[in-house]
Order: sequence, then structure tokens, then C-alpha cells
Amino acid sequence: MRFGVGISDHMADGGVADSYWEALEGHSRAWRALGLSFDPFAVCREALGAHWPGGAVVGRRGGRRLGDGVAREPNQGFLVHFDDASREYREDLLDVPLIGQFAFNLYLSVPPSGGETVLWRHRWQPGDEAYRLPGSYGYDEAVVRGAESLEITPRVGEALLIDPRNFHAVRPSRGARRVALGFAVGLASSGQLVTWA
Ligand SMILES: O=C(O)CCC(=O)C(=O)O
Ligand SMILES: [Fe+2]
Repeated sequence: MRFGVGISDHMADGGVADSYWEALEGHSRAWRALGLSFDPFAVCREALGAHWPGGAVVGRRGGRRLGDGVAREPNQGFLVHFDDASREYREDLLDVPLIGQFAFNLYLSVPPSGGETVLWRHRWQPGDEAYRLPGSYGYDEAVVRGAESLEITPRVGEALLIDPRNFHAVRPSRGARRVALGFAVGLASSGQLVTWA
């Protein structure tokens, strides 16, 4: 389950479809209807920016502000995959070139068992496509066979900042919901951190 708009669902010809901007407008109405007294994504950006000399701002494309983030509930887990805007899009996704990428997740609810985030010391290479699961974003776990791995059990209130160009997965949850607020973070050539979803 997800509350929010993810740009990867609106990819067209290696770029971003108009439907993304339309969906963002609809979502900001839904978000305002929650009547929250604060903006959790702004709090996360400020916390990140406070520890980074260039600060953290929402990224732009063609001058337009991208989405803030999404709330996601991957109770069934996520298959082994990687995220890399430089590979997924034909040209720069943002108005600034990226020299580094991260994925930020703040955990709001975690299960008593399962729900681990696993990260492998392996980045995509052409031969990995042989392990791609047909019609899926994911890869057969054999793609990371033999690679060094790190398994993290998130706790409520913690956030993880990982490099999602490394293959990673989320294990299925047992016994409670796994809910996280997430967005992508780029290190722009300007030195700023830029976020999007
Ligand atoms: O929920 C997590 O721990 C990681 C999810 C993920 O695949 C990502 O943020 O790219
Ligand atoms: Fe991911």
C-alpha cells in the first residue's frame, strides 16, 4: 500500500509523463485533507539539511517542484532490486546533475519479526539482466549470490539513508504493519541535497 505519488510510476520514453504532475496535484489535496499540524517530509529534509553544508531542498524538473515523499507499507516486502535515476531516465531527472544518490526511509511502524532491510555490496551490471523477473521491478535473489550483505532491522523513529544503487530488498513482515515515509535524495553537483518521490 502507498499514500502518495511515486515518479517511477509515471515514466514515459525515459522521461516523466504529464500524469505525474496531475497525480501530484490530486495528492496534495489528499494530503491537506489529513489536517496534520506539521509537514513530516519538511521535518525530515530539515533534519538532513542541518547536517549537510549545502542543505536539503525538494528537487525541480523544468522549474517545477517534484513530490515530497510517499508513505509506503510493504508488508509483503520488496524483491531484490536497485534504484538509480541515472539509469532509469534518458536525461537528467532533475534540473541539476546528480553525483550521488540515496534513499531515505523513516519507519513509523515495524513488525515484531521480519521487515528487515537487506543491502548487498553489488551494483547492477549488464549480466544481471539474466536474473530479472519477467514483468517485475525485481530480480531473482541469485543475482546477489556471493555478495557481502548487511541486514538492518529498523526500529520505529529511526531513519535509514542507503545508497539504492546497491541491490537491496525488504523481507516480508509478520505480526504488524511496516510503514515508512520515504523519498529519494540526490547529491547535486551544486553540493546541495535534493529530494524527490
Ligand atoms: O523500506 C526500506 O527499508 C527500503 C525500501 C526501498 O526499497 C527504497 O527505499 O528504495
Ligand atoms: Fe528500493
